[in-house]
Amino acid sequence: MPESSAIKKAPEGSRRAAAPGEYSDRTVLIVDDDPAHVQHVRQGLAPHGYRFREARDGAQALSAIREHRPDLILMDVEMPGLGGVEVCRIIKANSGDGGFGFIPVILMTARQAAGKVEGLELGADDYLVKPFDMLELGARVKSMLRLKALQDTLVEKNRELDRANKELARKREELLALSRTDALTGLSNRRYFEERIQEEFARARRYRAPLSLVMLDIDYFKRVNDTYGHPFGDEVLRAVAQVTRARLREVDMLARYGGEELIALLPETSPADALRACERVREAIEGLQLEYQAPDGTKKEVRCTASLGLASIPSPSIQTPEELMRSADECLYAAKGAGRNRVRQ
Ligand code: GH3
Ligand code: MG
Ligand code: MG
Ligand code: MG
Ligand code: MG
Repeated sequence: MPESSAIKKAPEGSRRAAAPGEYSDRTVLIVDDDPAHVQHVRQGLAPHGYRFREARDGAQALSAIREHRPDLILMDVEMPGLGGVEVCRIIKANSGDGGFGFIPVILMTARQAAGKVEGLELGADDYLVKPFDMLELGARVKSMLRLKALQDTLVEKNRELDRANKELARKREELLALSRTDALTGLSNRRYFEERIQEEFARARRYRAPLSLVMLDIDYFKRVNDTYGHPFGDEVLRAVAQVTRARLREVDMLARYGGEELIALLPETSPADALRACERVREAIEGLQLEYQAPDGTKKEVRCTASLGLASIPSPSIQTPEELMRSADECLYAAKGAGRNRVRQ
């Protein structure tokens, strides 16, 4: 039986060993089939101000762990049914992130060396032989709580790091998307287009697949600006971009190439299919009804048209992306020359 003198010494020991209240918010689970021993341990640790939970056997211990998530377990080895060593094995097997996490276990046994090695090998973090000195108990409990606190901090820091990393990855994605986007229209920008045309051109050549390129320029756009102002011109530009995007397929890439010029890359698209796509776009732009509101409040319906130049590979005269673009640009120039609001290929 433990000496009562050890219990009396505890307050003095706690003043020396434990900064007052340092771990006083921690929960200690005491597991023992002997209520007197549980009481004894509680009294010994009382000066530290821990919160206590009790269990009489291994099964109770496991449900108490699930329910109360203790910061430390003081556990008897010899108990009827599930013994301390078994419970310790279960706790350590469930120490993963989805399980109990890390909970230090101090085994308590009446036997000297018998289960000591086994217990420690199974992952018990410390070991006390009954009857034990209350000062030693207090010191070991505190050292285990310190370990647990360090572990908790580590786990929390890791979680923070994970969150920060995810946020960083999200920001990087956002930034990348932003660096490829034209601010006015929301379409891809010229830089990204020039990146993509190299890839698409190479791919089309490798697989001998057709690839079409469209250049689109709004007709008499200067007049729109001159008549209705630059902000309204911007509105027209956005509307043209939107309606063009809507008439193309998901896999077609549409970019704002310059001021009021759009450029589209149509993978796996023959000249005949591309021509049909261009006609659809041209008609949609012609059908746009934009409303201009004058400063005096009067409203006016504004319409616009666009000219389109189309070039495709394979073609004997086109060997590079630059030649493909030049060819489409020449067709656009021809469309303008032929009266505008038309497609040339
Ligand atoms: P066309 O193409 O039919 O020959 O005549 P155009 O009047 O459209 O002539 P051009 O394509 O050479 O001129 C483009 C005009 O578009 C010049 C410029 O003021 C205007 N523009 C270019 N970028 C923007 C823009 O971002 N917003 C607005 N509102 N206007 C722009
Ligand atoms: Mg026992
Ligand atoms: Mg021009
Ligand atoms: Mg123009
Ligand atoms: Mg232009």
